[in-house]
Amino acid sequence: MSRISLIGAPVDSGQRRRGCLMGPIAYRVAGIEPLLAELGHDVTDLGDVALGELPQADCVNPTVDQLPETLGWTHALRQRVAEALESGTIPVVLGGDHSLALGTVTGSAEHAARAGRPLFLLWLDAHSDFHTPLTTESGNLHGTPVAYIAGREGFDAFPPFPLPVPGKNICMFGIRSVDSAEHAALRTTEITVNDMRVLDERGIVAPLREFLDQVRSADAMLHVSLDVDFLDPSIAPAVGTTVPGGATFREAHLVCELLHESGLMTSLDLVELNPFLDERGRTARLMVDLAASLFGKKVFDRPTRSFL
Ligand code: B3U
Ligand code: MN
Ligand code: MN
Repeated sequence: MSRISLIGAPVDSGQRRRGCLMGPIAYRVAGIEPLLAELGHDVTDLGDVALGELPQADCVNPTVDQLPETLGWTHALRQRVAEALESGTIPVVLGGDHSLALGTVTGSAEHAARAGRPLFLLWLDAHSDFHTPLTTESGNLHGTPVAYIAGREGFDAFPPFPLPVPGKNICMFGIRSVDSAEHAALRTTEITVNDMRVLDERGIVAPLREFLDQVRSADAMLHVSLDVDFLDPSIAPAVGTTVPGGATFREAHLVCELLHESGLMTSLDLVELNPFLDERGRTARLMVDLAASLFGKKVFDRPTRSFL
């Protein structure tokens, strides 16, 4: 049994297509709270985080869009996630676009630093989100959180990241869209990039187990950030940036089941759901079902590591 804090984060400032602000409501309508409670968890919905007064900010790169809004969300979410962890719960952040991870992972890092534990990051996404505000071509800050978390330069407008997460603690799955500036920067890091080629060749189980074994042996905290576009658009159409060739229904559930079995996840983001683009709620429902798998929903109990 876990204690779970649901935190609504109607963040829409990290990209230009409107609709992600409806994400938290869609997760609630799809029944995330009762579903997690039925699994035996103690679930509290903390409602939606409000965006406070906007800070003054600008960037030398004029294409950067809605910087003050994203900075405001970063401050607010950092606090809420750190508080939820402090109170002994697992924060589950209902997004909102992926720029919200600038705040949520900062909150996790702050808590990890206070607890004297390392932080690991699992990034489930079609994109590497490794731009800085100086390298982004689109100007969309949802393409930047991993660079911030890893301590890259170029985030002058943002509060310094508490303790940058070393590249060897960061693992990406599902990657199939990387811009050239991100590619060049990623090559200088120790970040594990499991692109679709790796998953096609090795499957999802072996690379995920390798990562989880590292988390376990470091006695670390683990933040999981799940972008809707990790999934193939044929099963998850409600996202602004669909990229063909994503994770299948079964791969996605398997990732979530393995994560649950590991017992290692300490915080979770569900991001980029744009309910305005959905088909009869199917993407919202799938994301909620994946959250249920992450918290223990399964058909049969089986001994851990039964299928290696
Ligand atoms: N790398 C591109 C595309 C992108 C990143 N994240 C999403 N799309 N969702 C960019 O705009 O930075
Ligand atoms: Mn993303
Ligand atoms: Mn993405």
